[in-house]
Amino acid sequence: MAFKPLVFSGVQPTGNLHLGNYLGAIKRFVEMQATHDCIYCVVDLHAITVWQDPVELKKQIREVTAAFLAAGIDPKAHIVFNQSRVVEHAELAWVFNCVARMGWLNRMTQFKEKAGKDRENASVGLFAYPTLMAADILVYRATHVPVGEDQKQHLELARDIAQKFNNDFSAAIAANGHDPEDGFFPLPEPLTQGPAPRVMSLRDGTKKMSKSDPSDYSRIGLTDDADAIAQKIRKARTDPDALPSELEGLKDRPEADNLVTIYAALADTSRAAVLKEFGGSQFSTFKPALADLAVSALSPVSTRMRELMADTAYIDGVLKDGGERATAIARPVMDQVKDIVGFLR
Ligand code: AQP
Repeated sequence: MAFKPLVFSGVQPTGNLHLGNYLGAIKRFVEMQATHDCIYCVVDLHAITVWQDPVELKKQIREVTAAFLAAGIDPKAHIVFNQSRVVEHAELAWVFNCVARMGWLNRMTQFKEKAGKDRENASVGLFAYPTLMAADILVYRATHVPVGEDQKQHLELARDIAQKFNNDFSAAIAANGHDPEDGFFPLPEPLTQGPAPRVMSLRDGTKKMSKSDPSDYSRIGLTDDADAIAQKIRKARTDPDALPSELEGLKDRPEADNLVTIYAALADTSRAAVLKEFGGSQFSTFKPALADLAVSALSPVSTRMRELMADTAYIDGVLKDGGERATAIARPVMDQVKDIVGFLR
C-alpha cells in the first residue's frame, strides 16, 4: 500500500456544539483511535468564513478541544490542535484554489444553503471552504476522514482535487522521486457510517440538527444539563401515532425516525432493536426513556467538558503541543508540493 493509513477530521469552533456533532463525528473519532493514527483539528480558519466575535471565538476553540478530550480523544497518542497554528493548511489551500475549478465549487450544496439568497454578500472564504478542507486532509496525506453525511460532497471534491493535482503534475511528481502510479496525494476515503451519520432537528425532522439553527430547542447541546436535555426531548416535535414495530413503519415519519435513530446511537444498538423494545409505545412512554438515556450518555461528557474548559492553561498546552507535532508532518509535505509545483525554496 502506497499511503500509510491516517485519519484526519475537524470540527468548526462556531459555538453550540450539539448531539449531531457528537454522534455524527466526535464519537466516531474516539472509536477510530483504536485502529488508526488520528489527527483531530479544531478548524478555526473555516469558522471565520462567517463572522465570529473574536472574544467568543477563542472560547469556542477551547470548547471544541474540551469536547474532543471529554469524549475520550487521547491528545498524546494522537494529535489535537487548532488549524490556524499550522500555516501549511492555508498555504496548500492556495495551491488547491489554483487546481480546483469554479464549476466544481459552484455545485457545492453547503455553500448554496449557507449563502442563501444573498450570494453576492457571502465571503470568498465561504465559497472556497472546500479547497481549504481538501488542504486540511491532504497536507497530512491522510487516507480516511470520519464525517457526518452532510460533508460527503466536500470529501468527494477533495478526492477530485487530489486526482487533478496528481494528473496535472505527474511528470514533476515522478521527477521528484514519487511513484507516478500512486501520485503524490492519496484519494481520501469518507467514513460516514458512524453511529448516526445524520441527526435531524428536534423541531423539524427534515432538517439536520445544526449549530446555526436559531432555535435552541432544535438541538441538544453538549453542555446542556439534565433538565435542559429532558425538556428539549419532551418538547421535540412528533406525530400522534404510536411507535411501529418494524422499520418500514418509520417511513414518512421523519421526527419519529430521528428520535429512534438517536436512541439507537446512544444505546449502541440498532434501530430495529429499539423498535422491538418500544414498538406499540406512545411517545409519552418513549420520550422519558430517551431523555434518561441521553442524560446518562451525555452527562459524563458534559461534566468533563466543563472541568476542562475551566483549565484553559491545560487546553492551550494541548493545542500548542498538537500544533507542533502537526507542523512536523505538514511542513515536509508542503516542501515537496513546492518542489513539484516549481517554486524555489
Ligand atoms: N446533524 C448532524 N448529524 C450528523 N453529523 C453532523 N455533523 C454536523 N451536523 C451533524 C458533523 O459534525 C462534524 C463537525 O461539523 P462542523 O462544525 O465542522 O460543520 P457543520 O457540518 O457545518 O456543522 P453544523 O453543526 O451543521 O454547523 P452549522 O450550523 O454552522 O452548519 C462534521 O463531521 C459534520 O458532518
